[in-house]
Amino acid sequence: MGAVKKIRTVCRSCHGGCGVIAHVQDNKVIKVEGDPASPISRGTLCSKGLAITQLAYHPDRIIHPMKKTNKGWEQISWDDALNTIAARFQAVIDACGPEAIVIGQGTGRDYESHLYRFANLLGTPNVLTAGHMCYVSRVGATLITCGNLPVADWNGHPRCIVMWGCNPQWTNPDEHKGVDFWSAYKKGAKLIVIDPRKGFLAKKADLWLQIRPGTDAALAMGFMHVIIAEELYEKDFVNHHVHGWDAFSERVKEYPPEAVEAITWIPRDLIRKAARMYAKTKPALLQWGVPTEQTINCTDCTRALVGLMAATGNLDAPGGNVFFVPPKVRSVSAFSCHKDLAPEQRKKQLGGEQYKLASRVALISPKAAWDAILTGKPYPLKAGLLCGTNPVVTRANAREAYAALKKLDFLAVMDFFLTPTADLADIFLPAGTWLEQNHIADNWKRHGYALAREKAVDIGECWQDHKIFMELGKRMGQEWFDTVEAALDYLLEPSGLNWEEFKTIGYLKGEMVYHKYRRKGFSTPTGKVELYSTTLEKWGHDPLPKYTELPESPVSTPDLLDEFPYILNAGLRTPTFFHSANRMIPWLREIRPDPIVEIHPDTAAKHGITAGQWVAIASPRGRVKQRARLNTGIDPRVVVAEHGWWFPEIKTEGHGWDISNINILTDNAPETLDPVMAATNLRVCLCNISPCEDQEEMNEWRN
Ligand SMILES: Nc1nc2c(c(=O)[nH]1)N[C@H]1C(S)=C(S)[C@@H](COP(=O)(O)OP(=O)(O)OC[C@H]3O[C@@H](n4cnc5c(=O)[nH]c(N)nc54)[C@H](O)[C@@H]3O)O[C@H]1N2
Ligand SMILES: Nc1nc2c(c(=O)[nH]1)N[C@H]1C(S)=C(S)[C@@H](COP(=O)(O)OP(=O)(O)OC[C@H]3O[C@@H](n4cnc5c(=O)[nH]c(N)nc54)[C@H](O)[C@@H]3O)O[C@H]1N2
Ligand code: SF4
Ligand SMILES: [Mo]
Repeated sequence: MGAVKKIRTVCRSCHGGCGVIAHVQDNKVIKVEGDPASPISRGTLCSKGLAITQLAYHPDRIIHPMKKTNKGWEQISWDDALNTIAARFQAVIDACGPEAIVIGQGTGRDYESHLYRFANLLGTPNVLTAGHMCYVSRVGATLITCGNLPVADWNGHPRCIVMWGCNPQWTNPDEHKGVDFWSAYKKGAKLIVIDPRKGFLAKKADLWLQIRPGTDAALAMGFMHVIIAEELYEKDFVNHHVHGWDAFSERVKEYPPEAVEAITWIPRDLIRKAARMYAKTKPALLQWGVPTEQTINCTDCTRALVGLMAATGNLDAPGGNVFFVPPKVRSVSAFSCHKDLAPEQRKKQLGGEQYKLASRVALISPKAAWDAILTGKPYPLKAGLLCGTNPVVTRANAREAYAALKKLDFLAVMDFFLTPTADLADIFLPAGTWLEQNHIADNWKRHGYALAREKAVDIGECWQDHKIFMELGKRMGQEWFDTVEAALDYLLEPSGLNWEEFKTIGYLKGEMVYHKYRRKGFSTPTGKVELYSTTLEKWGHDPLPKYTELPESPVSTPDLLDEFPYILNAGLRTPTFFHSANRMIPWLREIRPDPIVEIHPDTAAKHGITAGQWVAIASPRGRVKQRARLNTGIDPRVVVAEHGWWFPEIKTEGHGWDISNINILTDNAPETLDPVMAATNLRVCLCNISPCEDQEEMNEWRN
């Protein structure tokens, strides 16, 4: 056995960022441990990161390119695979134009620079991501409101923390990890938690606001009502740096705590108390989570929350929500060749005319893609390339997603495993995990860091995604770099470093300056925080934030209540799984073997449901099965279910994608989408529950 080499790198089993020391022996990673020198994780790692060796060396992992034949999947060479894709794409381009090809990814995985560059150089404006309702939607709404994404300044000594629909101890989302929250909290910051479920944080909170799922925009306006009525806002900031304060204040009058209590189910005095605590304790930061975006209120809720940060003087202030200064590295967007997409191609973007904010951040909604495939309107999509996404399980109205992807003339998928989505592909390309790539990690985030992810090993014939886009692009006549590392040198050029130098340093950090607006205003059309949005006004939309009742709810569809009396809060994350990933990893699946639906004991009793039983959950769109856990920490009118479930152990095509997949129950009808961002309501619909009739068969299967 050879000597053990230690390679310093960066995890990306979620959105990534944690520093890792990979122990490599004989070209195999034998273990990973946290890197104490990492500014992001300071030595900590979560269960998903620690389990990477079981993922990377999993016996089911596909480590060679494959094509589907009449006899099933067959191993082929990279040349064969890439030439086939290039030829099929070229045929579509010749017949229908490049816009008939959809390029898709899921959540942020550090390859958007290469994916977008490939799509732009191909000439297709149809890039499908999760950004319409996750993170990018926050970026889009903040771009038009205050010019950039305000990020929680955990290390700036916040004295009050508002955890608004975010659960970082489990999810470690976005810029910062749970460890940063924890150290700020331990220093004695007050904690306000806004969450329908009494989790770890709600139990620790000074104030817990148990909100009706999906009504956050109304609560934000309610906070603002208290802050304005009690004159708790920073008058100097508002006078000099807010556009449309008077009109905004008028709108806020529609949201007195009494009215907001009726919408959100939160007692009016608790709303007042929380608003006062946030406004009076300085500095205060507000950490928003993804449930605030996965609704028809996506853009308005984000804008109202920016209003809170601005009015209380916490915007770009230490310990508040700030605009971190990026390091001197080329940005994802600079690499992506957006300017190379011809204006006439850009105009053809599906849904672009209607969903102008989504279009501004260069993405389309899944609904627009599925419609184009299934109805041919406004023009058909014929072929697709999906990288790191499993829409059959993760997008609303999963049956429609499945039907659409099945109907494509040609589909290529880049993944580690044959997922329910990959099962529908013609070509499978084996991607390298983060252990198998050289890359500048976290460069898309807005925390001011760029991190060196150094390749630890090669496994089989897998290629890192960046190389796949690069080599496929070259075959389609696109201009790329000779090697992955040459592209990294280009990204690093402004810093004066090359890849070899950067990886020895480990990370770069931009030098932070607070209160930048005092010198140069905000990057909006008026140079101010636009609580009255001139951009939305120009687009013909309401320039002021408001709450729109959810499209399917006890209020808007009372006629459904007889059949579907409960609110389904769909998408509870668990620490071990990342959306639809990791169900095949023994260490992780052992902790969470089954999909779980949480039900209040009183509600369960009404239906004769006991803990551990299989429950049929039904919505107007379908029915799936999950296992009951009783939880007194949720409202008896709400049922909380996990998303992302399929069963890798079922070896037939589809891998049981329709047994427990909660997105069979969610809706994506146009009238349920956010009007400018096309955000999908993945989180809230009506449902009913009943014990499954086939308990015995289900138990036998699972045990
Ligand atoms: N009902 C409901 N649905 C939801 C949500 C919810 O809360 N409720 N949340 C939504 C959110 S926020 C998001 S972002 C989406 C996520 O949606 P997706 O991104 O589609 O979901 P994942 O399951 O993470 O997608 C994963 C696939 O990528 C593969 N993969 C992982 N890393 C890599 C890599 O580096 N390269 C390649 N090529 N493949 C890789 C994995 O093996 C997996 O098969 O889901 C959404 N779906
Ligand atoms: N382990 C793990 N980590 C993940 C993921 C994963 O699948 N697994 N997914 C990743 C992705 S892509 C994302 S976007 C992030 C998301 O991570 P977060 O932003 O933390 O969001 P969630 O965990 O979806 O929800 C956070 C909290 O909001 C509560 N909540 C649910 N509905 C509502 C609501 O309507 N209003 C309010 N105020 N609260 C609500 C939930 O009970 C939960 O406690 O996590 C990332 N990290
Ligand atoms: S939080 Fe994310 S980056 Fe950190 S160890 Fe876990 S999976 Fe890896
Ligand atoms: Mo997400």
